[in-house]
Amino acid sequence: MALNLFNLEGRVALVTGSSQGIGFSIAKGLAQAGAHVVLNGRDADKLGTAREAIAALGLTCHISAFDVTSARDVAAAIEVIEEKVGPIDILVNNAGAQKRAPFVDYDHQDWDKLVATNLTSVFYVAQAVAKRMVARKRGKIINIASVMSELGRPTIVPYTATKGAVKTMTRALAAELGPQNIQVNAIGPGYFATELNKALIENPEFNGWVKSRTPAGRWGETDELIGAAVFLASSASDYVNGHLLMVDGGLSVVV
Ligand code: GCO
Repeated sequence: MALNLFNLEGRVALVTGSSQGIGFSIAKGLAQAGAHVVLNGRDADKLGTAREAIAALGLTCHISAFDVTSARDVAAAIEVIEEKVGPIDILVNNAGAQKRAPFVDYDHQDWDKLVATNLTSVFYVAQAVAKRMVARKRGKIINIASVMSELGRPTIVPYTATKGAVKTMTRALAAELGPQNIQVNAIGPGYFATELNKALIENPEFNGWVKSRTPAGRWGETDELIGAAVFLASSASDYVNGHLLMVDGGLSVVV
């Protein structure tokens, strides 16, 4: 039965940056597909609220508050998750940030922070989890890239640089981990109604531009990323590796 290919029952899924926004929607969707989900963020209170929201859907999940930009915190947290919840079958590297400013004025510390959150964290968490997936000869790693992995626009040079690197890191990881039956893929969200984009949505000119520039004629809703995440987390994608699946209403393929 083809739908069984998407069944995640019995699998443990860690989603970084999942107390809100895209990460929360993906975590909720993986739980709805049967996975034992571990929510992550730096703020334990926010994670608690997210866990209650998932519990209100009749689903259970775990929480693990740790800083994805700290190699030491990541290593310790992965150890505990594998001990307490079980072997991690699915990793979604979603944690990310955005800071918009003209390139020539961009603060170097802001650059460092964005690289740490959007790119170094993917390296740290993927490495800590892949070490164990390799031993088990199975795993799914999904990196949250962006339409900005392929496109550029003014005032977001650092974000764009990190998301381009997430795309190519995904391909390199697919090459290296594929022989151990670990599939590494990426999802590229377009313009979604999230906290990270609040300023853009509230700007009538930008809001109008997104709607006219996107064939779907609207912003995406974060739950519209669930299908892609369940697909790439499931047996339905066992022969998909190194792929960047855009979920962008068509924005990245039109002028
Ligand atoms: C921006 C936005 C975009 C998108 C992101 C989604 O400032 O243009 O933050 O970068 O939200 O690309 O993947």
